Amino acid sequence: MSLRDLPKLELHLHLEGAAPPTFIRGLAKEKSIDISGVFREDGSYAFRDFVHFLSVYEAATSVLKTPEDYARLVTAVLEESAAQGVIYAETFVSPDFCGGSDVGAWREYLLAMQEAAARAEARDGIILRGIVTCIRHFGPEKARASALCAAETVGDFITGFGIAGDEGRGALRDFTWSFDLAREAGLRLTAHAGEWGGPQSVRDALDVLRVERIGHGVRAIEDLALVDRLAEDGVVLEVCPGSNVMLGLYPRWDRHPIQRLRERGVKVTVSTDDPPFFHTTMTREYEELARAFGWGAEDFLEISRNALDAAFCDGDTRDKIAEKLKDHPQ
Ligand code: MCF
Ligand code: ZN
Repeated sequence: MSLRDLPKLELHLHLEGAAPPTFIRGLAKEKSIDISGVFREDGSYAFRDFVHFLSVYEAATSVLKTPEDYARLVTAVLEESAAQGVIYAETFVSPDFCGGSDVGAWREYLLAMQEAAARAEARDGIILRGIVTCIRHFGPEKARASALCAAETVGDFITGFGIAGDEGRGALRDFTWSFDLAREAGLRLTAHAGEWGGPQSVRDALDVLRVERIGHGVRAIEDLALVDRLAEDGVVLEVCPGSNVMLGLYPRWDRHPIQRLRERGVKVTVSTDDPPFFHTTMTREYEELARAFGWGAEDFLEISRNALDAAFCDGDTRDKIAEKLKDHPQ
């Protein structure tokens, strides 16, 4: 069995964070924008730690200026995802970067992204959905503007709302207005928590923001009562092991808690987060998990089923993906 060929679902992927460095460098050159500090000499993204990563992410994103740029980005990202066996992906998109939270501009960016995604689906069969994401360190006011953009554009493509960014800044309760609005508009909810914040941040995401999935959530392992709650309530974690190892949350793959969470009954899924930043791909995540924990075809199928059950898509799309999973010989 080739791990690359296994059909995969990815629920946690930041759109700009998936941009190949060559793509960002190319756009910077076209537009004569100097972002040299963003790259190492070998051409990869340069960052020292989590907070520096966030600022490098924003500097790289600064070259993406038009809906057409985002269409090209979606095309590049989905081409790579499809080459890694991904059949369904959800990507975080932010009105802060796409038109500065103006609803009219946001619609234009969205249209361009959706058209590019439709072309990729026609060509490679890969299906993409978008999760509008507010950025925690940009503050609650910007988050409200993002939630309004999300509520205005909920539909076939935009199906979820979430929060990412610096967990060290602000409190989740400052974002309840935005999450309540998004929920009322019919969006499905997820929040980054339990990455740089401890178990209490996961409890807050569940109790205060009332989300159904958790981005990362791995530090729940530090509180077994919380782990049992996640298992009992069927809360799905969007786990990104390579990202956690690269950002220094865990020193090595075999020290990552994904297997312990799973053994205690938590539904986990696997994603890349920001693949070129973390020198990873979905295939590499699978290879490292196979190496660290001995995972094989049955384990990966369980991961895909968890992702399918938790996907923010409609029933017809879910059935279509289920067929593709069934068709593949394990
Ligand atoms: O999951 C990783 C690390 N933890 C938190 N936030 C982010 C991660 N990758 C990107 N982000 C944030 C970052 O602030 O998401 C935003 C970035 O600006 C983009 S969402 C379209
Ligand atoms: Zn993330």
